[in-house]
Amino acid sequence: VRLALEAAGADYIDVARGAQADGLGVPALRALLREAGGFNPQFAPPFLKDGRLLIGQTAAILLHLGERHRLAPKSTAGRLWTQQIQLTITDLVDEAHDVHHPVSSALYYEDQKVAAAQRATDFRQRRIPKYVGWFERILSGKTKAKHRLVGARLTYADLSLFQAVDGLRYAFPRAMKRILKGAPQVAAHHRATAERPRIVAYLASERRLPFNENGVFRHYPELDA
Ligand SMILES: N[C@@H](CCC(=O)N[C@@H](CS)C(=O)NCC(=O)O)C(=O)O
Repeated sequence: VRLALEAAGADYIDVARGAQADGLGVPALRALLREAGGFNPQFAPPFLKDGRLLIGQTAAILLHLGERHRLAPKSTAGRLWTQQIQLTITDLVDEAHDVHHPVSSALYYEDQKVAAAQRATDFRQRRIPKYVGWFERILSGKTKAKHRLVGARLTYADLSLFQAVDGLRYAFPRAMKRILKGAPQVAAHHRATAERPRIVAYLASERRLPFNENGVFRHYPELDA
């Protein structure tokens, strides 16, 4: 979500990361989660407030931002294809989460390490290659704008693929080095997206949250190979 806002040059407030003294921070996020009256109840972050709209689920937020900031095609076919790719990336991110929390999100990783190791092997050997192979097919099938998943312009799906590949490289550096060798278009897409001026500026800023072991993409060396 942040990548889309940054790529669009949008004016936004990152509520959860703001200072409590300014009325922001986690308490403000929790208040929005409880928000009633005029807003749809939200299940989990992230969610975006845009005027009278409160939108949850990354894919739905990006559907909105894609339209608002021209980060998606206008045609029905193009919009649906972009959203299909996004939802597949959502599935991939969900599976990346389940590697370190295969039994329950309510348990610590340390309490489910045996199952995590099994899940990690399957994720590295079968699931990442299947997803990355699909992105490689999409990119390889394009005759023009080879560093874009959809059409000639940047879409939110490009930004999400960048984030997914970046996170997977952080979490599974050894496996990803091997997998990306066999997926040159995905590797080139990642480099090209990282070189866009607004993305360069964002990645170098404090607005970019470094990957860490509380997030979705976690680096536990014992889960990589
Ligand atoms: N599919 C959702 C996932 C959202 C999600 O997992 N949010 C996390 C924190 S970033 C959470 O609070 N989950 C609480 C829960 O699932 O109970 C999306 O793409 O936005």
